Amino acid sequence: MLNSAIKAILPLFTEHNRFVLSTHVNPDGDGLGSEIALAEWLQSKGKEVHILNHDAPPALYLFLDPHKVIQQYVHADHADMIAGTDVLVVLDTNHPGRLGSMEPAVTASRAVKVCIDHHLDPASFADHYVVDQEASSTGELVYRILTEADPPEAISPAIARALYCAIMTDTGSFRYSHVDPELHSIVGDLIARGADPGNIYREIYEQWSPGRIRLLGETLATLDLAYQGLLAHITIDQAMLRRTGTVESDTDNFTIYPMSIQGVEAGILFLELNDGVKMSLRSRAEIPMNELAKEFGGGGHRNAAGARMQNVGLESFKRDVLRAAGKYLQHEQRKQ
Ligand SMILES: [Mn+2]
Repeated sequence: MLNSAIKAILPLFTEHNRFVLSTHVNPDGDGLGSEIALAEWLQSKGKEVHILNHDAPPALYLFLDPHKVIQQYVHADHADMIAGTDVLVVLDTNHPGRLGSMEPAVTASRAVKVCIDHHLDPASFADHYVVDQEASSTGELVYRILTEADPPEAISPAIARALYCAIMTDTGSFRYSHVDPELHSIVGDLIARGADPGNIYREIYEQWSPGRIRLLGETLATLDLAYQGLLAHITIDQAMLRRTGTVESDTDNFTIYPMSIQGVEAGILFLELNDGVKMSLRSRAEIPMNELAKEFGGGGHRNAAGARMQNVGLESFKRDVLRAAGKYLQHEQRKQ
């Protein structure tokens, strides 16, 4: 089914000339890497390509975009571009609501819309879907599209680097589910085509500011356990961000710390925002964190989900989430 979905979109890349690519708010390595890879490839075909995102990319990912192709969406400057483009490609999200301020323009555009993604429950807004919930990452899907369209030689070193970054970040450096022999052979091919694993690892994981390390220290001190040690949670409030001079994106991946505790099956990071609260949820095995996220207006994968809520206080939100989490851990509690 995936193959026929891929085949169905290939003619778009030859028939049309103008492309706009976008990904979700707070773009991550998978969204940005996938956009850049697809943009580089389309540009190599002589196409006009723009990448427009609600948020500017975190500084960490700027090395992927030396030609500064990625632009932050400004309605006054870019609404016409979205209205007038031939093809709109939405990557690494399957819901226009996740495009932030771009949602109205994308929804209203008469361009052919393509959604390339690996999350659950796609919304119906696109003309074409290349969606595989079993894929490790959107980067993996973009790799399949490019290699189906062209011989593998079409993957330039810049494309290989962007796709390697997408897959590495979305699989927690090749640790999570959906990492199988086939994915490793894709990754092997990307290395053969110029992705440098040591270099990309350093660019992504060894660029912390001193403030971010201090924020991690303060965050780890908030560690709390619930449900007989099955659930671990950490909390960041606005004062901690201010004290350490950090921002929301500095908290990325902090959920790995509660998840590294022996016996913990689910982990939550609570983050106080200016106007509400965000939570990042992680779990192992069958514990459906996407269901817990849904109760609070969010979503995601079974083992990695999240939600943002406006106009709620940190403490009451935490209380409600921790109470609601219990039923998803019941099966695990019985096993003990
Ligand atoms: Mn992804």
